[in-house]
Amino acid sequence: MRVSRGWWWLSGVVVGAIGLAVSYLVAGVLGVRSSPVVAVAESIRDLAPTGLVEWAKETFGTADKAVPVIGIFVFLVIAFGALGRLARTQWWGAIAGYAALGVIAAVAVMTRPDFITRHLAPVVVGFLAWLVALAVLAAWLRKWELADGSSPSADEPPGQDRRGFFLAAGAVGGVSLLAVVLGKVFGDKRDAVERDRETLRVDRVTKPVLPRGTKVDVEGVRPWQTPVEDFYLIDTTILSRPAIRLRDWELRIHGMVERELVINYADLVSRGITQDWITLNCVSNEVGGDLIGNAWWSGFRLAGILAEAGPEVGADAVLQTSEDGWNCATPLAALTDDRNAMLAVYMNGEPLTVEHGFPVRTIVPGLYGYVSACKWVVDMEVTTFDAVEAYWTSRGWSEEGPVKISSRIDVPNDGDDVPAGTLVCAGTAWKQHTGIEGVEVSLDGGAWTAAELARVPNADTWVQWRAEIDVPEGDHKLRVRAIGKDDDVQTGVERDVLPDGSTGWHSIEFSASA
Ligand SMILES: Nc1nc2c(c(=O)[nH]1)N[C@H]1C(S)=C(S)[C@@H](COP(=O)(O)O)O[C@H]1N2
Ligand SMILES: [Mo]
Repeated sequence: MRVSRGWWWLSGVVVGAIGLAVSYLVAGVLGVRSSPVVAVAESIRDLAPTGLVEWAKETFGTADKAVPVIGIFVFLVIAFGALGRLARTQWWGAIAGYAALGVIAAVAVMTRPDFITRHLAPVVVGFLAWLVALAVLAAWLRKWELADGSSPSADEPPGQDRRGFFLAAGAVGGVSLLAVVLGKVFGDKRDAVERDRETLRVDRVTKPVLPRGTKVDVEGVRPWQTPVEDFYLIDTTILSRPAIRLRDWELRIHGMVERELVINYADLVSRGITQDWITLNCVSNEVGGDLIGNAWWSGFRLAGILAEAGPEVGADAVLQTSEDGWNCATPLAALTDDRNAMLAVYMNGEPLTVEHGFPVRTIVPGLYGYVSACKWVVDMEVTTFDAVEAYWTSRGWSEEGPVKISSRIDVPNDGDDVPAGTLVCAGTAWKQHTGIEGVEVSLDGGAWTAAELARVPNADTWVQWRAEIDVPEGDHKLRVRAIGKDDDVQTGVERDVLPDGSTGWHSIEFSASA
C-alpha cells in the first residue's frame, strides 16, 4: 500500500489541532482572554466596514459573531491540510506556512487594545507545538513510505511503520485533547471568577420588589422586570468574555482631575449603595425589537466618586474602558447630575453575571448602552469629546447617545388571528430619564386613541400600556406611538439604527374573524 497524500493531509490537520489546543491550554493557565482564534476573530470583525457589520447583525442577529469563527476554522482546516501535504515534498515550505499563520495570530493578538506581552505566550507555545508535532508525524510517515516502497530502499516490514504512524498520530491527537481538558480543569480562570461570584455578598443590596401596578394584566406582554437570563446581551467580545477576579479588579480615574483615584472592590463597596429600576437599551434596537430590558440595579453613584477625583473645568466627557479594551465616551454631565448613574455590581438582586459585566459595570439612565453602559469597566479618563474617539463613534455612530422615545406592541402578535369585537392590545413604551406621558394606538390608519398606562416607580423605566379597541371582521393594521413627559410625540418617520437609534412607529398586522 502506498502512503497516500491523504495521510499527509490528515497529519497536517492533526498537527494544526495540537498547536491550537496547546495555545488554548496556555491561554487558560495564564488567564489570557485573547487566545489566537479569539484575537483573529475580533480583529476581522473590528476591521470589517460598518456596513458589513450591520448587515451581519441584521442577517444573523446575535449569532453574527459565529460567522468569523466558523470562517476561521474552515480556513484553518484547509490550510493545515495543505501544509501537511506540502511537508512531504517541501519541508521548509511547510514550516514557513505554519510560521505565517503564527505571525498572523501574533499580529492580531498584539493589535488588540488590551495587549500586554504575556498575551503572546499562547501563540509562541502553540507554534512550538506545531513544529514538534509536525516533526514527529513526518518522521513516521517517511519511515512508512520507505518501508512500503513508495520511497526507494525499503528495508523494514511495512506493517510496523504503519502501526508506528498511527500510534504517533494517536499520541499527538491524545496530547491535544489532554491539553484542552487540562486547560478546562486547571486553567480556566472563569471557574475561579464563578466562585467569586457565588460567594459574593455586598451589604445592603436588596432583592427586587416589584413596584405595585407596573403590570397591565394582559397575557403575552413581555414582563416589566426582565429576568437576567432573558436580558439581551451585546458586546464586541467573541468566544470569550473578560474573567476578572474580585481581588484583581481596580478602577483608575484619571485625566482632567485634581486627584487621580484608584479604587479596588473593597473600597467601592464600602460606599453608600444606590439601587434603582432602570431600563437599558441598545442603539441597534430596531423599531419593535427586543434589544431592551428593565432590571433592578444595585451599585455606587458615580457622581460622588467623580467628585472625589474633582473634574477640572472644561472637561465634558469620560472615556470609559473595559478590561477587554472596548471603550465609550460618556457625557460627564450625565455621570455627575442628579440621575442615578452608577457603577453597578448587582442586577435583579444577584451579582452581575460575567456576561453582563462582572464584577463592575456602568449604568446611566437615559443613554444608549454604546455610549455609557461599559461592562468590565477598569478605567475612566476625564477628558473632552474633542480629544477622544471611542469604539463605536470611530465606526460612524453618533457621539451623543440619548435614548429616543419609542413604543412597542406585544399583543396581539404580528400575523395573529383574533375574534372580531373588542380587542385588548398591550405593550411597552419608553423614554428613559424623561418618562412617558401617554401612549396612543391607531387602527388601520384611523384616529389615535389613548391607551391606559400602568404605573412606574420613576422616569427611567419603560411603562406598560393597554388599550381596548373595536375590530370588525377582516385584515387590520395596528400602530402605536408614545408621547413623552416633555411633550415629545414619537415620530412616524422611519430611520435606521445607524447613527443614533431607530425611529418610526411599530405596527403589526392581524386579522379578525367572527
Ligand atoms: N466592555 C463592553 N461593554 C459594553 C459593550 C461592549 O461591547 N463591551 N457594549 C455596550 C452596548 S452597545 C450595550 S447596548 C450594552 C449592553 O449591555 P448588556 O449586554 O448587559 O445588555 O453594553 C455596553 N457595554
Ligand atoms: Mo448597544
